Amino acid sequence: MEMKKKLVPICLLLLLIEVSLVSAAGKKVQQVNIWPMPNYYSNGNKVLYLSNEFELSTVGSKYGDKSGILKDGFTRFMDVVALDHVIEANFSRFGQSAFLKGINVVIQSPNDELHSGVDESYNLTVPAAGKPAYARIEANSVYGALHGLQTFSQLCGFNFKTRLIEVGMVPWTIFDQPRFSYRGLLIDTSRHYLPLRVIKKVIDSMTYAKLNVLHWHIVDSQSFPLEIPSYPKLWDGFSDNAILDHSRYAQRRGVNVLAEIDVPGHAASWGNGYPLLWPSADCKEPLDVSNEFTFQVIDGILKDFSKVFKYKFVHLGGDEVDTGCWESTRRVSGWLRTHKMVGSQAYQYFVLRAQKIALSHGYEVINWEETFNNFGDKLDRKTVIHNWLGGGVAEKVTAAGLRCIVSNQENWYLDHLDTTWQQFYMNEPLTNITNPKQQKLVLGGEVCMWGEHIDASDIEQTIWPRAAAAAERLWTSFDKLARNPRQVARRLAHFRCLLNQRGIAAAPGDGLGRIAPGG
Ligand code: CP6
Repeated sequence: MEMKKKLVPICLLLLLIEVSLVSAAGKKVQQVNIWPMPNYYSNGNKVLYLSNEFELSTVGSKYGDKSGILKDGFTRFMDVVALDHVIEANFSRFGQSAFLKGINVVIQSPNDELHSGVDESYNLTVPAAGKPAYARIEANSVYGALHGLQTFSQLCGFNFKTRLIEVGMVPWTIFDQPRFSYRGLLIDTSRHYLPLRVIKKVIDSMTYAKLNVLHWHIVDSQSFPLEIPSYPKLWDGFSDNAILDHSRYAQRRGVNVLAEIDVPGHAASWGNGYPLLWPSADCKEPLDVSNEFTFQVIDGILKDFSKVFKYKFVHLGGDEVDTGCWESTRRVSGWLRTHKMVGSQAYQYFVLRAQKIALSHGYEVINWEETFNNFGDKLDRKTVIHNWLGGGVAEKVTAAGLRCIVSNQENWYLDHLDTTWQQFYMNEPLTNITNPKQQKLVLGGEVCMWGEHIDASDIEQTIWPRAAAAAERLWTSFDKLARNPRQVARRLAHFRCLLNQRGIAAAPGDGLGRIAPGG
């Protein structure tokens, strides 16, 4: 930790020197430091300054912004661009043509519902000279416009010589859209509690890298930190109101919250309040498959979820189920015999029944890959399979006509500290999938920050910068991605500094080496 603290200022200094070089020697060949890389850009070599009254204009927009999503996005933009700098410039030193007066955001859709697959594309233009002038974002949805503001924020920097915020390398033309609609990050609040303010900061940092799904592994065997009004004895931790607030916070930033209950295998904590959910004192997980009460509780939880978690999907887990524990529990084994099932069949019965309950509450279901590996042909056809065990799963899942999310543990598990950012970068979700129909079934991917060995004290530096490497893989079109991670090391180092500037404790390296400065 000490090392990291010292490195932050050094890194910031380098960043600022780089920025000042841009303005001092406008003709130099400059590095484009946008992360993730947009799908098309062209730029020049001039500089404009943000006016001291830099403003949001919505002239020509069909989006009314009743909810203030765009206005708040603009305020956050100004916050991260201005940061703590003291702007002392004598504005009258410059002619009108040196300034950008504001940004004109033109949105086509009047609607601000954040649904899965919402149009996230945007065009961003910054002119070469002002009169004064406006930058311009065109987007189909407000969420595309938010991405445009994120990109624009990365073009801005504080210039210590002029003491102004400048936009370098103008004019800019950028066309951008995501390669995958699902770009996720898993957090785990069962193994270690994470205060909501920490989760909110994680959400902020996700938006900087254009990640758009927070997979919240809320409960597991170790704890149940979530209020369920229908079953009040289950919980201790996040209140229902706090969850609603949190859910809105994410949504207003274009981040979907994917809530998970990992059943039946990771749920021992449920029995602390309702011991009937345990098969026996020696078998506390999986949940008791033989008891109707188990399914009533799942129904109550999902009913309560549907009021606060508005994403189309819910995650029902289904991994690592110890079915032998059912077979060796007397009461449950009797039930199995009566129903002519062995443990593995009861596992299938459980997962399918939980799926039906989720569907009845309007959700589509995501399940961990073991459900597919064991009884893929029996799953509801709308099921999305979440890979974690290894490579090659997306290929099989999509060949069977189901959708898939990629999180193979050898490349995209953040809790594996020895996985390098280069491995994160090079993990390709469509490996060996050439059929376009199958390719469309890969919704995207997710990096996983399991909570056994991290907590609020080190979650940020364990997520970042490696999650950013995956974020570019998921955002940028395949032909624009670097073939070799060495080609992007400097740009990633720059993005890490940007995170530090914005108060996110992105680490200077990973288990096997530093990324900054300079790769
Ligand atoms: N918890 C739950 C976990 C893991 C899984 N499910 C896990 C397994 C192996 C590794 C990391 C995490 N901690 N509920 C598997 C999806 Cl290496």
